[in-house]
Amino acid sequence: MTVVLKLGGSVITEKDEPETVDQAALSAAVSAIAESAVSDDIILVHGGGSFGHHHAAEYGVSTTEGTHDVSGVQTIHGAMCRLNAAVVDELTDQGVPAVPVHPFSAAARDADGGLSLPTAQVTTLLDEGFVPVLHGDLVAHAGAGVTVLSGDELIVELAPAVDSDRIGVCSTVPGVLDEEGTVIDRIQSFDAVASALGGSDATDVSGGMAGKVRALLALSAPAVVFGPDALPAFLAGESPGTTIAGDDDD
Ligand code: IP8
Repeated sequence: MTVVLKLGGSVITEKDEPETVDQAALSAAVSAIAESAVSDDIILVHGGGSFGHHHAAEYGVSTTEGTHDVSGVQTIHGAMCRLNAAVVDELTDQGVPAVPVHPFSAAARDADGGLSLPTAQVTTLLDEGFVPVLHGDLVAHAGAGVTVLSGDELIVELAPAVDSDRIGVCSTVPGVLDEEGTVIDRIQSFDAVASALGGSDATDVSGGMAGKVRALLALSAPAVVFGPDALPAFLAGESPGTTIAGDDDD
């Protein structure tokens, strides 16, 4: 079984405290991962949380708005590398053969925003028994300088490349919520949930839940969005929270 799992940045950091890891939450997530890494191939992606989004907002960088400011690029990418190191360290401490993979070193966007992400490194690492740990990052963007590359975009690229059986997105909420705050069981088209999703979170430069749902609907396999408490259930093969599956999935 090959699993692509994204840990939301807000799950593993204190989102309102710049560059602060939520160590208890990270450790709890990693212990669930450590258990299933014994039998499954896992590719981990984590988001930016308070390491990426504050700096990106400060420099006015998003997935579409770029910068040529070298200190901005170094600050944002440097912060994401520090968070990645904290995640890899915790995985290592709990016995998971985790290795860092920094997308900024490999990916590029063309002038139309099209993303190219080489994946041979990830598939080879997986075949060799490692757990690659990627992260939301920056990306060289033709005509725009450098833009944000969200973890959700990485999942969309990685899931088909590794022929993933299961895609999980561990978020701070227990699933995608409707206007009443109830978890939507299954989403098959963006239009059906557009009004419930509204705009994006003010400090989330990647598009918040609406951007996430759009990206996950583009996958050819179903993706599951759930909260941190449901991570062990997801890794045990259950589908807690919201299953996002476009018409062509299943
Ligand atoms: O939290 C964003 O990644 P995300 C990464 O997965 C940066 O959207 C640099 C803000």
